Amino acid sequence: MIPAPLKALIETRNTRPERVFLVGVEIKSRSHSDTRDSLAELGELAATAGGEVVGDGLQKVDALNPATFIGKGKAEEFADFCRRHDVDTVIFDDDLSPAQSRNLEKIFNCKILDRTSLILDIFAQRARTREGKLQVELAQLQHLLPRLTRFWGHLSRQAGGIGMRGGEGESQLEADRRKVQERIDRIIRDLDTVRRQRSTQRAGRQRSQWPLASIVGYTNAGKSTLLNALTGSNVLVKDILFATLDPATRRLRLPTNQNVLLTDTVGFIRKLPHGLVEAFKATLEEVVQADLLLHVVDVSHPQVEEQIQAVNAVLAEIGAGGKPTIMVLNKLDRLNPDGTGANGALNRLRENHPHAVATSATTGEGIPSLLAEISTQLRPKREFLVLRVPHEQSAVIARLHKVGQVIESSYRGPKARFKVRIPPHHHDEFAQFIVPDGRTAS
Ligand SMILES: Nc1nc2c(ncn2[C@@H]2O[C@H](COP(=O)(O)OP(=O)(O)OP(=O)(O)O)[C@@H](O)[C@H]2O)c(=O)[nH]1
Ligand SMILES: [Mg+2]
Repeated sequence: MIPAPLKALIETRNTRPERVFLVGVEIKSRSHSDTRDSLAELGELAATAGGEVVGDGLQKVDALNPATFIGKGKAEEFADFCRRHDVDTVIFDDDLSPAQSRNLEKIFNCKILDRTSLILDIFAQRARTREGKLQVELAQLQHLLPRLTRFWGHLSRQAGGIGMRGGEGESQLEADRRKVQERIDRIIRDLDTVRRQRSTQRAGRQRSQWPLASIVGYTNAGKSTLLNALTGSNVLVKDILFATLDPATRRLRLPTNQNVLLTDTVGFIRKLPHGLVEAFKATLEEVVQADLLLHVVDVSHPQVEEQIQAVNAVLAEIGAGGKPTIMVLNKLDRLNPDGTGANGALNRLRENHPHAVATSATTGEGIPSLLAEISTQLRPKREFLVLRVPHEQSAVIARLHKVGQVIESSYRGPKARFKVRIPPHHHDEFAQFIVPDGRTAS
């Protein structure tokens, strides 16, 4: 039987949305407007997770308090507000240590979450495929493990709600560390199996010899809308953060009759939890393998430049920095006809990215120019080469199979010999092994 206090909690939760209070801190290295923007985004994230933001608070601090993150006096002041406004959950814009969460929970006497657990919660709600679900659960459990002790004896935790959902999440909360660790090991094994199947599919796709392009960008920039506009497909588009979690690949036939495989991917965000980037690395392999990236930007967003930086940082982290990239300046229709709005960002971005294409994925404006630019960028498609590689250079041989398409290989003779197609930006890497006139040599 469900104990009465718990039942009451469940019922309250079902009758109204969870009431949320947000907390940000302004430290020396961060400007006031940065903190404000980040907090506004945290509010959108909370709404995406189904919460109702009833207030927020900022504190300017010289140093973070190791026990309570913000100052103790400030925490009590916020706690008082929360009591008076019936707040269920307090969400901090930065990661809290397990000790800080525990202490804050005592002061506020309600659920305390941080940005990472909130993002993980949204991902848990969105994950559809088996791989996506496993990845999110893994990141959640890894985030949970050091914080596990505080769940003991906290009946209210079991009431669920934001930060407590997903996979086997709720039942895990009562499990001991060893059980969680076992589950983590199990997920890692399962993921390995799922990923092997994925890489087989990808190998099949590469054999089709079509170049690969990936759509990347900040969450809600219009990536899925653009995939639909370019390929006439119908993937989910929604005005919420992280609508897309699992990559979708469609064929794009360019006006030049060339085929391209175009993949829509998960959106990025500032302060994306590192564990999540780790967990999604395999899904993001599509991005790493791509011959070309379309970096979609919402030019109507006031923080467009910070968003571009955040995306570039994640790209660098997954090893896709420096790829040939087309900047797609999207949501053009939201600007004034002279291109103003969003702080004159459009002109500035055009100056910094001379090959950028301005589009509106919803009205179709700029789509023909974008198609033309994709054709131009992919024209020097894949180079056909013959290589001779000394047998002991196994790393080079492995790399060749990873980035190129090996059409024929022979391991006889003093050096291994390969007929390959590789994307031109990998040419230099293999230059020393190229057989001159290999094209015509038998
Ligand atoms: N006005 C306008 N709205 C757009 C444009 N492109 C996309 N949108 C809207 O922006 C919202 C987000 O679009 P999505 O395509 O789902 O964005 P996304 O980048 O795939 O977002 P996530 O998958 O959540 O990361 C939707 O409401 C779209 O209708 C555009 O060019 N102009
Ligand atoms: Mg999307």
